Amino acid sequence: MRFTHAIVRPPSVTFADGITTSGLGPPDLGLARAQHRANCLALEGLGVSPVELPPDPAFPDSTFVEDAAVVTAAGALLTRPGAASRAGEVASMAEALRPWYPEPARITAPGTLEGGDVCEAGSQVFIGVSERTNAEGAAQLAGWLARQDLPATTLDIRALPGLLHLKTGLSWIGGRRLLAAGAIAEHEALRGWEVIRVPADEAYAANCVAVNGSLLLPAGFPRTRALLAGLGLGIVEIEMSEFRKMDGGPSCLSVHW
Ligand code: CIR
Repeated sequence: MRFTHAIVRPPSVTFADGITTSGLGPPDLGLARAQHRANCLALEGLGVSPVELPPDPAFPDSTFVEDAAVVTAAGALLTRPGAASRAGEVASMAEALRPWYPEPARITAPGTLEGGDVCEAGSQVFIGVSERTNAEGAAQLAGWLARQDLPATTLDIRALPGLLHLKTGLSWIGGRRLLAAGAIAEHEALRGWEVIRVPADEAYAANCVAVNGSLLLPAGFPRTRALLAGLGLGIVEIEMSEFRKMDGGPSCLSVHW
């Protein structure tokens, strides 16, 4: 699928009040905004036109737009975030998507789902059951995808250390290849896929975004970069230090289609 559109939202003045377990200290808002801008320019350079929503101080984590919606070749679905402080992010995402997707599907209670737990890998979709996405939410998404002839595989990642979301440790990098960190690389659901393992001390780089033939990869992970370059993949590095402090990776910063 060639991406042309994206929804993004720069971090607001309350960005540092968001949820984090990183222990990396508070983010610098000015630097975060500069990094966000650079990510938008990188998307534009790859042929995607980002629509920028206004920063929303009512929702400190709302810059991580990916968690509020899932867009596939067959349509859009609004999520129901498992983090209570993020539930209100969905209404403005529905508004933002309306020009293209006036009647999106929705995850309904008691299901919860965050977009970070949805890893599209070509025509296959992996869904993570995590602390944010419950089995009911995963089943609702899988049912919606099945109605569009998109097969889905659900992985329970709750016992795997260090994973906020499935995509914290797993990314599709094109074709039949996945990039993975830690124990998830060995998961039986990935059998039949070529799994490229990121070095243990570069686990953060397992979250990257395949966009129109290139990979948006966090800067500062030279061995992962070399592994991917060795596969002949085009790489665009983006500075993510301030988003990492708030547990976010490159994929979190856009909903694209
Ligand atoms: C949160 O904990 O919800 C945010 N601070 C980070 C969300 C990152 N989103 C993602 O990985 N899709």
